Amino acid sequence: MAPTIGIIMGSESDMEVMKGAAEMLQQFDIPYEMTIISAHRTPDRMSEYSKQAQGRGIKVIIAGAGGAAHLPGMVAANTILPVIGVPVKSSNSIDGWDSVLSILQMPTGVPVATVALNGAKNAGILAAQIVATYDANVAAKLSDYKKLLEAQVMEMVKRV
Ligand code: RP5
Repeated sequence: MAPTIGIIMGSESDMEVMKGAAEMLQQFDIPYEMTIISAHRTPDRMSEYSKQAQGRGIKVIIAGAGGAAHLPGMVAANTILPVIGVPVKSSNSIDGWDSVLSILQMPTGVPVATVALNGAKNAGILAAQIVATYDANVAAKLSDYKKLLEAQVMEMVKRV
């Protein structure tokens, strides 16, 4: 099935974090593609990918990067698809704030929906929530997921 979500990241070293987004999409049966695109090291590939994604049927792009994390913002500059940015605490991060602020502080007109540091799972869930606005099957799976979260907390209540 053609992918609905594009998961991209600046380096293979981001994979340990970014696989969390893929795990959530698998849970909601949403087809995705996952690849490496570096804003700095493969700028032409980044430009091509972001310009062609919508035409290939992609609905949301999840982009993760660390340090001087320009990938999500530069992808957002080249597409009208919603872009969810995942700041990664990577080998070239000072403390993670550099990744967060590089993705968060976008200029007016070019938004990136930024999740928490290493928050790839939430990026997957947010992408699913966007898909759920037009796909009833995904909406039903998300409702079940929220009920599961509630049940888990109620189990904690019983234990404490
Ligand atoms: C960023 O630089 C990547 O997204 C990664 O988080 C970081 C380090 O990349 P590597 O040097 O591990 O390839 O562009």
